[in-house]
Amino acid sequence: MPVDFSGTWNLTSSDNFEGYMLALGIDFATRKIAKILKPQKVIEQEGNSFSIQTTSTFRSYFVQFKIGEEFEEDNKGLDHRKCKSIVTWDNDKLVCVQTGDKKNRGWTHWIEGDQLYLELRCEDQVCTQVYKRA
Ligand code: VLP
Repeated sequence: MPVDFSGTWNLTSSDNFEGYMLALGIDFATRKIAKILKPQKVIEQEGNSFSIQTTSTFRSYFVQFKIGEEFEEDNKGLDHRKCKSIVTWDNDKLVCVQTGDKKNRGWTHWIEGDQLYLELRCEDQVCTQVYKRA
């Protein structure tokens, strides 16, 4: 029985988001705004089906997927690069590989206590974010 990520989660800390955004080629002005945002994630998990809605005052992003099924991701409102994404379980971690123009792109979610962790990877950059259950 896997972990249940369902719920509402608010960002409490973010390490090296700047490096991650630079690796994605996000422009200066957008980075300055994005780094002060405190996004909220609403995750719905039903069996193998997930949706993740990330909301902020500036941009929002919605993604849905089924475990082990590759899907096209448009990253609309983020870097806008299309990629082929697949999410799988690594024990109790949810691991996404985003194959496209950027090397080593993807993310991992896991839960520790009442905190949700998100590791965002692009090229040689790793950003670690922590979210607290709302
Ligand atoms: C773009 C890069 C900030 C920065 C400009 C816009 C959406 C896992 C996964 C589900 C992500 C989040 C990626 C963030 C990339 C920022 C707008 C911030 C709010 O989450 O939960 O998509 O990949």
